[in-house]
Amino acid sequence: MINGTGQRIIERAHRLGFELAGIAPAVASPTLDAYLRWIEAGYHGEMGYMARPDRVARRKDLNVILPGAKSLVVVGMNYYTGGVDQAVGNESRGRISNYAWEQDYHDVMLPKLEELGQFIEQEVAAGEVRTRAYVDTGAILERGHGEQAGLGFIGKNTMLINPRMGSFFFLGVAITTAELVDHQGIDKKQMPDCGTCTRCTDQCPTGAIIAPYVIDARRCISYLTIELKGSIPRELRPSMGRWVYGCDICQMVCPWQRFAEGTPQQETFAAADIDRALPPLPALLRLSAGEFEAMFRGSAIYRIKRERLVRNACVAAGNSEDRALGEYLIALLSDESPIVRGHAVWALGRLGIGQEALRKALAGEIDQGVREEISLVLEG
Ligand code: B12
Ligand code: SF4
Ligand code: SF4
Repeated sequence: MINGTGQRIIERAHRLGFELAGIAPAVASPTLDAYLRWIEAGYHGEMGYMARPDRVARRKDLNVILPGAKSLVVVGMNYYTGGVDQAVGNESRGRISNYAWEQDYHDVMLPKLEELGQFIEQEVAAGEVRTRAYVDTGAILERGHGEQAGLGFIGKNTMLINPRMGSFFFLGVAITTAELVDHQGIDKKQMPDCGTCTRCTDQCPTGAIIAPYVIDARRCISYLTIELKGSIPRELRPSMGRWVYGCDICQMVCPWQRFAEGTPQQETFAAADIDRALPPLPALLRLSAGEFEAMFRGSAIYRIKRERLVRNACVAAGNSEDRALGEYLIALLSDESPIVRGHAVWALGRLGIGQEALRKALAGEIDQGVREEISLVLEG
């Protein structure tokens, strides 16, 4: 059972704005073996940090992160903001995942979690207890520990789902040397599961959910638009739709989402206007480095920089069926980034326009990858 101090910490977490809070013993996540198999299969793709031996060691033994670790305080923050008017999305707009519409969640959560860490240190025994706060950054299996702490259950889409809130929430963990659970351990909360539902596995557009509870990140639109640095595999581009940053499909189709509700915290994450959620593609395609800085500083999108965002916008443009975007794509044939040039070529090919411009571009193109993209389009 969670002891009295643990209960006070949970209450404090709620007051700090975390809708979900729970405590788990600081032992390896029950999903550790699944994670090791996942790495072994190479599903992490270019996210080399996921497989680094020192990081793997931390996932196996939390004492490597914090010697003497006894308990984990796992928190969840709702970012559901009520969705957007999908009718607007029928225009030539890209799509940004709900979690990245406004303020970077790391910046919102980490200070609060650090404050919770200070509270833990003062509440238990000043000076004797050490605590470390993580949001996303540490080598911690946040979903597995979140399940242990009673925040929800892991769905076939691999999201941690809360039966009263859905899965549009972020996770954070405070590891502490404080003993917050008595010797009988944690009371396991009764949780539902996915049952026979297969909506997410059926509707993932790129087939990234290769088996229930297993995602091949290399196929996931979230990975392709955010993590992947170079060229997006050509065979996956047509299935990516108009997502330019992240993807919400396997959450949107999940029946548990009907319980998602906005809370006061959502103000931080709600889109100030429709363009933050569904940015017009012309604006993204002609985005300069300076405009990128001004628009996205303070947002999670800032991390991927202009080149990756414009690359993604080219793929979205190719999938938009809007030939009026041709002028912007043709202008990008002389972009300084070969990645952007190559994806602009693909988009023109997919829209079936710009042959003359492509022929001209081929004459002056020196990058081998871009030349190949142009030849593929021109040769039909
Ligand atoms: C790497 C990573 C990614 C990768 C890989 C995702 C993946 N599913 O593996 C990519 C870039 C694709 C990604 C995408 C997204 N991510 Co991400 N990601 C992470 C990160 C940094 C590590 C996750 C990890 O270790 N993956 C490896 C796999 C093997 O582990 P896992 O995801 O925990 O999956 C578990 C299940 O598969 C389970 N399992 C396996 N077999 C079985 C069988 C059964 C029966 C059961 C019950 C469980 C089970 O064991 C695994 C290990 O714990 C975490 C933060 C963190 N430190 O945990 C955020 C995190 C998981 N991501 C998050 C979010 C929000 C997203 C996106 C929604 C963003 C977006 N909108 O684009 C998408 C969702 C895609 C999806 N369906 O997972 C949140 C999830 C919150 C939640 N409620 O679950 C996290 C926790 C970040 C945070 N701090 O809030 N992500
Ligand atoms: S985030 Fe999108 S691409 Fe990734 S698994 Fe979910 S539905 Fe598939
Ligand atoms: S869509 Fe269905 S199978 Fe997928 S996570 Fe939700 S309940 Fe589970």
